[in-house]
Formats: sequence, structure tokens, C-alpha cells
Amino acid sequence: MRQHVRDSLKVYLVMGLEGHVGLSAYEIAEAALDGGVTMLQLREKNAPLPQVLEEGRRLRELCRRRGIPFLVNDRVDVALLLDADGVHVGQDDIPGSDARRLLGPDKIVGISAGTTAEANAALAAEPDYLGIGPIYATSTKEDAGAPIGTGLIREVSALRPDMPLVGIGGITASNAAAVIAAGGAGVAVVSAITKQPDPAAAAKELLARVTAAEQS
Ligand code: TZP
Ligand code: MG
Repeated sequence: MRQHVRDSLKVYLVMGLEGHVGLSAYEIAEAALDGGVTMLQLREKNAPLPQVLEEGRRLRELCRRRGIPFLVNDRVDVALLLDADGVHVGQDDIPGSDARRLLGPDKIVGISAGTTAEANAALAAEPDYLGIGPIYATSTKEDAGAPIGTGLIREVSALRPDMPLVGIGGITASNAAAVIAAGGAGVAVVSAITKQPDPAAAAKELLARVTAAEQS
């Protein structure tokens, strides 16, 4: 499971249901998958639940057709209703161990951490991966806190080399290589794909940078 997750983390698209410059969220996802996105997380904080379920179902089916894991942010109930491949939870959400109990052993459980203490607590729940960040400054998440750089990725990857780690926060094609060099299995991005005029090209470039960094 962890090797499969590690491979899937290379370019992890985190997205809401908002469109951008004439593209719907679904069209952005489609283009991003064309470009080589390896995993997708639906992270919608504002839309009414019926809309999340309806549009989420379409995104879920798209990911299934493309053979890409589909995860839901925060909500285990939504993940279950959409038959998602897993859930991603933060420090204020349902604890990772409880998410695991509800979803069972075959689903992916990812947990966010931004400090050593959070990482240690998250590791105790034996998630399938850890999301570490915000690595760089981001305007996507208002309460993201100050950027932490790549140090925590380096620290956790030394402590738990078996645990796949993905960096998040302000990651672009220009700084993605540093996340991999620190021990990250991949990069999780919102705006570096969803806010680009050509999401397919943006995803392709990110994948190329991650793959090149893995080989160096
Ligand atoms: N968690 C930590 S930073 C962040 C999340 C969801 C937002 C990342 O967005 P962007 O646009 O890739 O900086
Ligand atoms: Mg959350």
C-alpha cells in the first residue's frame, strides 16, 4: 500500500469546485490529469453538501477512469458516500486513527503536519502518508501559518524512511525539486495547477521537475 501511495504522491492536485478563467473545476481536473497528475484531492470548504456530492461524484468517476487515487479532504462521510480511495485530515479534523476505523484498512489515510510534535502525533496513527507544510508562503489557505521550509520533511524522512511524505504550500515548478531533495515523495499543489491558464502544461512541468529531482 505505502509503495503505491508513494508513487501516487508525485504530483498531487488539491482542488475545490471553483473554476478559473473559463474552465470549470471538472475541466481543470481533466486537463491536469492529461498533464500527468498522479493523485487528486477534493478540498471544498464552502459549497453546499449536495453540490459537493454531485460534482464530487463526477470527479471521482474521472479519477477512476484514469486510474488515479481520489481523496476527500476533512470529511470521512463524504469520502464514504463518494466511494473515494481515501481521506486527508488535518489537525482540527477527525483523528487519523478514527478515520482509519471508519474507512477500513484498504483506504488511504493522509494526515497534515506542520511541526515536529504534529508529525510525531500523526505518525502514531500510522497514516499512509503525511502532508507536510506550508513549505513556502501561500495565499490559498488563510490559516496556513508561517512557511516552515523543507526542514521537517528532512527530519521526518530520516526518522521514518518508510513513510511517504508530500510537501504542500506555495509549491511551483521552480521550487518543487527542493521538496524531493529533502526526502519528499512528491508535491501537493493547488494554485500551481488550478490557477494556471493551461493546467495540463502546468501539471506536465511539475511532473517533469519531480521526476528529474528524483533522479539527481
Ligand atoms: N495546506 C497547507 S498549505 C495549503 C494547504 C491546503 C494550500 C496550498 O495551496 P497552494 O496554492 O499550492 O499554495
Ligand atoms: Mg482539514
